[in-house]
Amino acid sequence: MRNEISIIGVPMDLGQTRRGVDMGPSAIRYAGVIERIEGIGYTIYDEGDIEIGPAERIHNDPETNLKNLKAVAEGNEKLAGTVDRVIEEGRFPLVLGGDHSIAMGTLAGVSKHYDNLGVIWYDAHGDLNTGETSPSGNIHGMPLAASLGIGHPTLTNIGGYTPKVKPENIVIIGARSLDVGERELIKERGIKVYTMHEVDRLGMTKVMEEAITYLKGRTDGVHLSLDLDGLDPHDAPGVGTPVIGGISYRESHLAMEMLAESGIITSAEFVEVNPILDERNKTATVAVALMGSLLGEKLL
Ligand code: HAR
Ligand code: MN
Ligand code: MN
Ligand code: MN
Repeated sequence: MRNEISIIGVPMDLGQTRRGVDMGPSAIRYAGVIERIEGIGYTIYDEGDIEIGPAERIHNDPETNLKNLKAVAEGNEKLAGTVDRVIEEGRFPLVLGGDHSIAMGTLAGVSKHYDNLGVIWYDAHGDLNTGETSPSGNIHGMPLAASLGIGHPTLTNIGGYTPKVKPENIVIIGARSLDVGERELIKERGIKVYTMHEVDRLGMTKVMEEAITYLKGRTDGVHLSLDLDGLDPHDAPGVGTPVIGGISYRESHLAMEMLAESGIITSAEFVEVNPILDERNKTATVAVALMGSLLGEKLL
């Protein structure tokens, strides 16, 4: 892992309809992210927050079924530029969301630096919808599809190129809420998915061993996109779309430690922290603890 880390806040809440997730970056900062990571021995550069423009007045275009398309795309273009620069400068980008639509910008900034970028999508959801398949029109349910080059060109072309990732370089972990179109896409493209069934059946140790071995053999860098709703709402209540039966804090902590040991992770983002829906900043605190584990924090 590089020993310099850039923290990039993205106060984006336009990829869905519950306000408050734009305060995620400040909640995570307040939970002590900088002190925590400095404590491990890294040098931190706080890049501040990306500026997110206001939503359009007609925010749901029935033609495309994409809410706030323009504002979401513009915010992601800015994020892509910052992530690109940070990697250029030799630092590890740690992106703080914000709703999950920001993964399009992060991946646009990251992927150009790798021939074969891998992605771990830690999430209750697949985020594989397009305007055509989405039940909600919320773009935070679409970033993985867009990064595969599937969906509206304004989204697939963020950063000026497409696609950002190949289907065989993706591993989804924690899925338990998949729409019909997402299931079809997973089968059609052969995306590797560890649903909660596999997490229960194999245990997190085996899931992570398999995921790491799989990605190690085929990628030259791996981005971790961690949606806090991948965790069980008991451990991460401050999210906009909670789904019961999720990954525990302990399992997640173990998963992060195994990723730290593997040395495969080259960028990361933690998204969907919504302090308005949270209990005493618990979800931001959990996010910071997981960042510590991911970045190699040791008890002894
Ligand atoms: N699949 C649903 C949709 O597309 C719900 C998406 C849920 N949102 C997230 N993303 N938090 O993981 O509308
Ligand atoms: Mn998500
Ligand atoms: Mn989710
Ligand atoms: Mn441990």
